[in-house]
Amino acid sequence: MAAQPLGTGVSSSRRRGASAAVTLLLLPALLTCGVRCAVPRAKPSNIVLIVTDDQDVVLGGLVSGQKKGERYQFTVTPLCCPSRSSILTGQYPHNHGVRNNSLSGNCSSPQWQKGPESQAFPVFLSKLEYQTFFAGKYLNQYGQKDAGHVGHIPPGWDHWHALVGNSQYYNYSLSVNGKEEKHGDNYGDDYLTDLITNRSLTFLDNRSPQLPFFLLLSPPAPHAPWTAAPQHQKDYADIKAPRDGSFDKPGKDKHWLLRQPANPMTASSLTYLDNAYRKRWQTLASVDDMVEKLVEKLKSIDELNNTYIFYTSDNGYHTGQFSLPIDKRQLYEFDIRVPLLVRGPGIAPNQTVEAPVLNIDLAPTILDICGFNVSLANVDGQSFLSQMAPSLRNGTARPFFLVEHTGEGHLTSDPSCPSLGPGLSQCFPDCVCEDAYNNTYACVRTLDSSQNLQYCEFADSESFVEMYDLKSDPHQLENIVKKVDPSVLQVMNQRLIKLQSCQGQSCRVFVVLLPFVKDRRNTVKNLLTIILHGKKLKWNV
Ligand SMILES: [Ca+2]
Repeated sequence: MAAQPLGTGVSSSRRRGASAAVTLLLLPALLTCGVRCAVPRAKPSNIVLIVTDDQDVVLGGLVSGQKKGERYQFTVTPLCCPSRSSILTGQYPHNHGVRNNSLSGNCSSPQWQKGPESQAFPVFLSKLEYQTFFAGKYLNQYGQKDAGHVGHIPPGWDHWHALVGNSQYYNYSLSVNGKEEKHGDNYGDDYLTDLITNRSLTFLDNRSPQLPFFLLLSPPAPHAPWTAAPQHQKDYADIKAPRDGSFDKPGKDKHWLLRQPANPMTASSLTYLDNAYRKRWQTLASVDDMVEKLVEKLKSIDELNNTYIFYTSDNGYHTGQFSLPIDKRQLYEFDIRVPLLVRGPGIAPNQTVEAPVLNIDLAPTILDICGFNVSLANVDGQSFLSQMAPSLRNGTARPFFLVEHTGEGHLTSDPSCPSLGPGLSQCFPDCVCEDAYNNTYACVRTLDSSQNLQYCEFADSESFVEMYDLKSDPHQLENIVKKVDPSVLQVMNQRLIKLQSCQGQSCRVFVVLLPFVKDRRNTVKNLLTIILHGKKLKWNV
């Protein structure tokens, strides 16, 4: 995801699912702390990070009818466990090593626990004497037998209420500070979104007022199985998935996985995705309740004005785009763009930051707020505190970045879709597959005031390439790879190669080869442009 401060892109909302975000935006961001809040000797600011599961922003998953402004907030990988691992470490997947949601794909694996998890940003918050609290979905394989069972508490956490496995609303187990706690299907006792809310409020009541706190709240909404709270089960009865943009458009010039769905979609697929779309909003209504209660609690304990609240999601989602019924894992805007709203000291209300922000930027931003020297952290991302609160920090946005995904498939054919061969997965409904082994891709995105280009290479037998100019084609309807000047493809390819192997500082230092630029003497030269934190230096080569 990337970040923009939050605000103005929000139009008036007609659904409660939007009110969580709107609540954050409309509350005045007070300036009383000023710079003091970002340095360690004053009482540091508190931080709350809310990470929903699969909440899109492009299709109205944050607010309905987004008509104002563009917001660029990206995950560097559009899948739960790799994205969450990036949020925790501030690293691209090729550096933290989490490829997918399985243990063999490194999700919450012993290797992850020994390595990247031991350096995740909560570890540093704990060393800075933050009181740390976690509740909700952590990583998809968390708590499983081969992932250390419920006894594994990642370092840095003082209060730990983590879901075992993937998102559920009822009938799940938690690790509560290392001990298993089983839950059934009683709304008042077990509904997970509300449980997360209630336990966070209790934590705030019992905290030590002398020390700052950090809360990471990770509700299951709006992930499947889309079980709404009883009071929200009839909400949004007339809502259907939006039919504009790339909805049910054929992916005729795209990777083969985009060419296999039936087009137009079947009636059963349409019914399925409309139902999913509506139920997703219903589950988000309980997240609205969470935000409202949390803000009220922070007010009542006189901490709101010294607390940063971040609201985001691990990945986006699609419902019918390019005739794919429901899922994520694709390189397109609907899957890689996520909500990001922030309020807190030094952030003016109702502003939108146009520069792109990534989910790997959350860790360095939070550490920056806490007064930690971010240059000492082993992160690929960069703080965007300067983007949100220029009065507190100087800094520049990055001109381009990486998105990468490792595709998954089953070894054998799906028994419910016998006509399909092995190597595919997520083949529902109607045997339309959303992932495959060779849905493995890496993209470079160039995004600034002059360009909005996306260039993607697939690791498949075709070495398939997709390229989009999102300034003229915001819905990515036309793959322009066969139209564009080869020199542009070359530049994008070189950027991609560098980013795919970048680590730490090299992910933030950009070398751009601009071939055959004519100087004033009308001779042809290559210009090597190095952009280092926004400072452009040029050499003739
Ligand atoms: Ca997710």
